[in-house]
Amino acid sequence: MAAAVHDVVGLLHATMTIYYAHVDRAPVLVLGATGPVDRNKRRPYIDWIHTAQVNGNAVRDYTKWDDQPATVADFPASFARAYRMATTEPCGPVYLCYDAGLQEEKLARPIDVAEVAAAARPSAAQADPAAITRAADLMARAERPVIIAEFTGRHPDAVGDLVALFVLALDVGDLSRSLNELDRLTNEKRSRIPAGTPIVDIGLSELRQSKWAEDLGQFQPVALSIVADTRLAIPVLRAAVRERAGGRDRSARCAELQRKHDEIRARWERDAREDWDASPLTAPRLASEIWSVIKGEDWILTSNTLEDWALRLWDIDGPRRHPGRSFGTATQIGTSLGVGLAYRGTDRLVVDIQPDGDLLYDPGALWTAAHHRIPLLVVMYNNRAYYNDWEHQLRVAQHRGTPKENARIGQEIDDPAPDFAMLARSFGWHAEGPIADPAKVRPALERALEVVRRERRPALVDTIVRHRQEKRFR
Ligand SMILES: Cc1ncc(C[n+]2csc(CCOP(=O)(O)OP(=O)(O)O)c2C)c(N)n1
Ligand SMILES: [Mg+2]
Repeated sequence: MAAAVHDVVGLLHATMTIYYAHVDRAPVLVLGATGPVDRNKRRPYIDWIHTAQVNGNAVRDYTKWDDQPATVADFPASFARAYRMATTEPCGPVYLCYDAGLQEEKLARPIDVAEVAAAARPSAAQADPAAITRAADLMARAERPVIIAEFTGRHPDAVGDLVALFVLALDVGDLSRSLNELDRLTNEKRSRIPAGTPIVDIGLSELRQSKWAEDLGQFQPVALSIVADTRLAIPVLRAAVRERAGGRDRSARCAELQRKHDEIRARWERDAREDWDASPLTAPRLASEIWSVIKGEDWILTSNTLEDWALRLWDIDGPRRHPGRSFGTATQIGTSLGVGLAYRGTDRLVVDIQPDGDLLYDPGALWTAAHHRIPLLVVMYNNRAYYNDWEHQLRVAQHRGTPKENARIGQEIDDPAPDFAMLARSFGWHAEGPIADPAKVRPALERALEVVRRERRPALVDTIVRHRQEKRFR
């Protein structure tokens, strides 16, 4: 992905997005500019405040590389290097800055890019064979397998090779968080796995060279750490484990796991019916209504998962259905626009479950979607609050013994409640709502889907969802 940002100001504005591209290992070529470095070429005022030595400083701590080539003839090699850096796993953002003085310069002769464009790209990194052997030995003996796979889904071809054995952490960004849960009342960490369980992690985490925030999370001791691209390592490991486990009868174990899965699914279905007719809607009711409308489509869910009820109640039949939950805490409308753009011109239906506060951060995204005919079905997860922080204030009040009624201050998005449907219509969308009556949701979703399908126009349904129930552990 490439993004153009307007010299110093565009770059500063984009810093948070670039930071999240780093956290999420997204290969983004950020292309920017500075005013003329040559003072003789600068216009008064604006070129002086929009020229920095050097722009890259603003994002250097969380980009894989930045560069400001000094001549036009140097642009191709700089660009090729940036492209390689950004797209080699672990991927990440790269910033390139083009001096406006150079951009305006008349070229003495054409610049040839053929050789640079034809240059080879690096292949993926494979694991140390001895480490694979050790991991396979451990796995073949394992009793209770758990696999934590985070960035592995980026290469869906590798996902089919996942085999469940003991604790195998595949390219996980924050392993400690995956293996432990936090008691939000006491702030105590509790392990999700029995003590002494061998952990093998395979991935590229530490190659990301986080120079600023330690976004890898707390250091997690493991039995074996294998540096490799999971795309290559998983199939090899799978073959090695098969060799060792051949002939073992696993039917009883499979049946037991199947029974447990069925039980969990049945419980989710039951729990989802609780307060089914409540108004505002419960999250599982909204998830069910959306599912009933889209299940016949070739759908993609962009980011928000409706308190995970979409993951529980929808049939997620492959890694392509959902690129991931939160993408740092980048705006979900922004992420959804990117996913929508990626699938524009295909028959896929891109669905964004859109929190209200998040949309207020970037309502202009709605215009961009309409202008560029990015077909998106947006269903609002509108709790009329920056509820994440409201929840937090409730916990703080609990701790401090201060009034819980004050938790809403600064977090409630009401009085007046924004009219998101009117906002979307003003940008050329089809939009309906706000809808707090669950019975009215499905017909509105059906009409919206019809518009997306028939007119290739984005559509929004503003649905009002009740506040999340407090969860003690996360
Ligand atoms: C730029 C920025 N400011 C503040 C936060 C802290 N924050 C995290 S979630 C959130 C509330 C978002 O509200 P909404 O999108 O409506 O989601 P809800 O929690 O209500 O489901 C805030 C303020 C943040 N992540 N980023
Ligand atoms: Mg909200």
